[in-house]
Amino acid sequence: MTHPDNVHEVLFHRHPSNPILSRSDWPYPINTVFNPGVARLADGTTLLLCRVEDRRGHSHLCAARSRNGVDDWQIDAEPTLLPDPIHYPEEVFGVEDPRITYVPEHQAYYVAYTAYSRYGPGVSLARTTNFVDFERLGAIMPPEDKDAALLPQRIGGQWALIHRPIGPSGAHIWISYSPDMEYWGHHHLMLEARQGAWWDANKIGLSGPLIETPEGWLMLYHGVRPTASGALYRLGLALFDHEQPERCLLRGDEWVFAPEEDYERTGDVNNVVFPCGHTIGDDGDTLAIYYGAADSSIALATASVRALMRWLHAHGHAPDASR
Ligand code: BMA
Repeated sequence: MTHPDNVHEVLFHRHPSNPILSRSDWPYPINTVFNPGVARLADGTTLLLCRVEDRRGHSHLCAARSRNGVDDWQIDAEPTLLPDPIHYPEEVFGVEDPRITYVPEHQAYYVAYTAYSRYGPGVSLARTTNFVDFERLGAIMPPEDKDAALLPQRIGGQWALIHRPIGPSGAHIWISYSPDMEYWGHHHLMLEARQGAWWDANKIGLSGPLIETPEGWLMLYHGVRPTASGALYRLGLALFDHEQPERCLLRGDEWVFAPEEDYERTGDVNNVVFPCGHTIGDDGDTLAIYYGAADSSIALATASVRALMRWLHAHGHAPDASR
């Protein structure tokens, strides 16, 4: 019998009807659907802006809407946001992995997405109020950069974008500031990929947009571990200062969510859980993450934000360069 102390605390609960969306649900022929951006609309509808990959291997975005966020998805009959390489050449190989932030000051949703250019992936930004019409703001970070999301409000008068450039020392999470969402500067390292034999060594990236809590901004991030049979994508937690979000207050050493179920273990890319967004329930505490599973379907898991915070206090520590 397993000793009760030998069991990890279960923070995330997978929905019993996982995966909740896959290729067979789509109204038109596709290869796979995964890594959706998420918004909770004013009427309570959950909107997923799904990454859909076609049989050229290029992605576009397609909206799916559900009243309860679990089933009865109304999926747009045609692609919602197709790449537009004529006007935006950086989108020539597709648009991927959207992260959605509602900005009350503009009463609009901002979608930060990966634009796959001839020179690698970069970050582009678009604005919408209805997920039907999109206004592109163009490429805001050149390759190689991805895993980006905007903060919902200004920090010290500036807009803030989290993103993940790749450099010679690895793939770390940065934050940059802008007065107008067009010109970005004041770049700061936000969270470093660890060095050494860690689950999150060398390559990390933001999952969904930051979660605002009374104690600061809570971040769910992915760590990538290369192994002899391919990469393992797992999720960890970190907390950042509310007024100065580049300041990491706490970071957990262990991952909190990892591929376990068959639909996460096996697919086009094995062993991947990859959320790009979430909703927070009416109780202000229930976090529902919608994640790509093995780059082949979309699954749902829930957690309590308060329980995640308790876990971070118990298991996290302020970042220490010697680790
Ligand atoms: C990352 C991103 C994700 C993808 C993951 C696993 O680099 O491209 O879109 O889910 O790899 O393939």
